[in-house]
Amino acid sequence: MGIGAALARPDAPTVVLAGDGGLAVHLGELLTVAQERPRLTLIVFNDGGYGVLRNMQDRYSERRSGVDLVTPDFELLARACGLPYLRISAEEHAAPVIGRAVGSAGRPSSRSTSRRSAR
Ligand SMILES: Cc1ncc(C[n+]2csc(CCOP(=O)(O)OP(=O)(O)O)c2C)c(N)n1
Repeated sequence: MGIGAALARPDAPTVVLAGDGGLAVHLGELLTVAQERPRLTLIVFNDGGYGVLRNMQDRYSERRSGVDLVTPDFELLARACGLPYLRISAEEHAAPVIGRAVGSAGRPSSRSTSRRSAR
């Protein structure tokens, strides 16, 4: 949905919030971002699995099942897709990092530019 919004309004920055679990089951959309380069910033909340379901299981179940998941190194994943990457590792970094990301979103990376021109 965020990709469509960004492509429909290229003059306005678009920010998408996703969990690491949700992103994992929609990896193809990350590749669409890499291909179409919309003016879009993707913020991934990485809690190592399905946090909503984990919380419910912790509350109502005796044990956890299928909610603590392997997550990729998102910096490597972004690099593999030719996408820029920034990390927020402390609360006070959130505003400057998001500001930087939103300000630069959508500009073609040198890698994707050279790949396009090589075709
Ligand atoms: C297409 C689809 N599949 C499965 C679900 C069930 N589901 C609801 S919440 C959730 C976990 C989401 O995990 P994550 O995106 O990491 O967000 P978090 O809960 O950790 O914030 C899942 C799988 C869903 N809502 N939609």
